[in-house]
Amino acid sequence: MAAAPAATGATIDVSMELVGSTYKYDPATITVKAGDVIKFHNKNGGPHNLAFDAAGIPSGSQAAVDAALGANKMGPLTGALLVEPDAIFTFSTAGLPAGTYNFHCTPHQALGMKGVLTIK
Ligand SMILES: [Cu+2]
Repeated sequence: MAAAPAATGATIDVSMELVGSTYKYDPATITVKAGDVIKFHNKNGGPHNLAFDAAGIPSGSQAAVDAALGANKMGPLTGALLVEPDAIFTFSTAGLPAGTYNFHCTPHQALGMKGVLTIK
């Protein structure tokens, strides 16, 4: 597997949390420039992760997304579960084509834990 390109840009922090009875990413709508890094924080209600569906990402981007999810990913387009409180998953958008990436949390997808990442 090819390594993901090095990040070059800004860092954006996103919380993964349970608020009341709602599992969510905060913010759930993220706009970045390619090269920016997103740090997903396991605040509470975990385990959480970052996952994508092939139908919800730009065509042809799957290999780049898999590389960005890293060697510890659970499977294709499915990032590793963050189990430990305050664990951080760092996702670099370097190497990802511009476009819209719909993402979700594997354990909480059915509960509506999802978001949209736009790469300019
Ligand atoms: Cu979750």
